[in-house]
Amino acid sequence: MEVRRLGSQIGAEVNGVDVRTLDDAGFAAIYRAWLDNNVICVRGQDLQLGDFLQYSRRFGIIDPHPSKSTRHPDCPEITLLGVNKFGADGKLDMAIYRRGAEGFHTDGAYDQVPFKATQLYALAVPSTGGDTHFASMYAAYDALPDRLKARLEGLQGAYVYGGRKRKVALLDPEDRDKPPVFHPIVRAHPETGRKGLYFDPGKILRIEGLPEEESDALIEELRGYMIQPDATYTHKWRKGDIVIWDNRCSYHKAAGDYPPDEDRIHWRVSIKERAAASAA
Ligand SMILES: O=C(O)CCC(=O)C(=O)O
Ligand SMILES: [Fe+2]
Repeated sequence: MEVRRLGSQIGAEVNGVDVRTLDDAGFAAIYRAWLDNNVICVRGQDLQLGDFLQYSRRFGIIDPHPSKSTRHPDCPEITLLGVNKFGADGKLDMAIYRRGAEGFHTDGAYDQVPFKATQLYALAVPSTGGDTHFASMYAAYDALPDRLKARLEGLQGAYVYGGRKRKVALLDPEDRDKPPVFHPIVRAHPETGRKGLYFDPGKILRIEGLPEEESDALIEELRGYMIQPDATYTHKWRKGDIVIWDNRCSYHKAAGDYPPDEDRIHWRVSIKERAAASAA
């Protein structure tokens, strides 16, 4: 097995493994590389649904995505990205085509227990475009001026699916009106102990306890720190890639720019912490 750093602070690729036959020592090396690099790609895999589920479960508990209409018909734990992007009327469905492309975000901030990780497996890759961009929450936190770090200590964000713009097209109507959940803005990673700026401008409603204007201004200010150019990584997909990102310390965004008449298809799972998932 070979692990190679791809970005200056985050992003690594793993070559020379078959995840279907990976032993515990091999998995421990991948897991360590993942904690160290926020996002890793295991190249060149040839997986059936069951292989992908089995490998994903080594990271934690798979949690079916709240968007029921985009779940795999044979397997609700798996979400399909890029499938059915043309409606019955032949028009491109932007909610599917541009899923995850509206801005940098972390997955599941609308959930009481945010996801530990998201893992994608590439089944079809377009000839151009369709990258995924990543950025480090650790670097975002480190870049904050001391006065802001002090001010944020103890503050919580209120989050819902769809955020202030209420972008809920992928949800069934009965799932659209969930109450907000709350997460500390400064969050120490449970495994590495490093502090990150846990923040998602597309899902946050407000910063709890602040007057609206102050909350809006702080949200704008924090948005400006999310992406530190020396702590980003852009993944260029190859068919057979498995990419897993750590939602506890990274933001990501789909480029949303590939030729719509080409396929860009992934299997996707959301993964929760083992302890957190059973406590939820
Ligand atoms: O399709 C991608 O590149 C990522 C989409 C996304 O944001 C997600 O799957 O959570
Ligand atoms: Fe996402």
